[in-house]
Parts: sequence; structure tokens; C-alpha cells
Amino acid sequence: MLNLVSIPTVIETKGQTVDHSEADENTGTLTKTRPETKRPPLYKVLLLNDDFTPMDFVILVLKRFFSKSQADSERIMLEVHTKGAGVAGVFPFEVAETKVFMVNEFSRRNEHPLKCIMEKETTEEGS
Ligand code: TYC
Repeated sequence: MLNLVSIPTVIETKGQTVDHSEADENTGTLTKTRPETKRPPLYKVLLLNDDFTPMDFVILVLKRFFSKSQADSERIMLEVHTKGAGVAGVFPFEVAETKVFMVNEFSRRNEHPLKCIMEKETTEEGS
């Protein structure tokens, strides 16, 4: 006997998912679809404070690797200096990974202990 199974049809319009699936009338098979609207995770790239890296070097890093203005670079550097850490930027995984590597290499080559790390950004749903 021909056994028909309904295939869910999901049409996405402007971020909203409309479910066009329904119970199969011939077999009684129920299909259920769920909206697949996940965004790719983002990662914060953080600079960590230390007692030895010159302030001007941190400002240079923020301008060179994160395209920050002089004013924003000074503000972020002072935030790191006073609070212990600060966000240099927020990026997709591979971009964040590359920034971390380049900043740490640049600091190491210039013999400064400045450390750059990345951290997954948490969303309201907690992912
Ligand atoms: N604390 C450093 C100093 O007083 C400056 C500094 C700022 C170092 C930010 C690292 O990520 C950093 N020279």
C-alpha cells in the first residue's frame, strides 16, 4: 500500500516562520515543524590589564587592530586599566580568533605582557 508522509513546508518571511504543514489525511502521520531562526554566535574580544604594558601601546593596538578612534581607544584603554578588562570589539568566531592571535603576537614581538582573549557573548535566551 502506498504510504504517504507529509513533508513540512516552512516559509520564512522577514524572520517569521509560517508553518504550512498539517496532519496527513491518508496515514494519520503528524508532522511538526519548529522555527529555525538562530543567529550565529558572536564573541567579545577582551583586553586584560597588567602592570607593565604602556598605555600608549594599548591605544595603538585598539587603533591598529580594532579601527578605533583616538578618543574611543583612550576610553577603552582606561576602562581596562581601572576595571581589569574591556571589550575591544564583538565578532563572529573566526574573526575574533584571528584578532586575538594577531594582538597577542604583536604584544609578544614588542615584549609587552598585554593579553587579549575571546569570550562567547551570551544572549537573552542564554545560549
Ligand atoms: N595598567 C597599564 C599601566 O598602568 C596600562 C594598561 C592598560 C595595560 C590596558 C594593559 O590592557 C591594558 N601602564
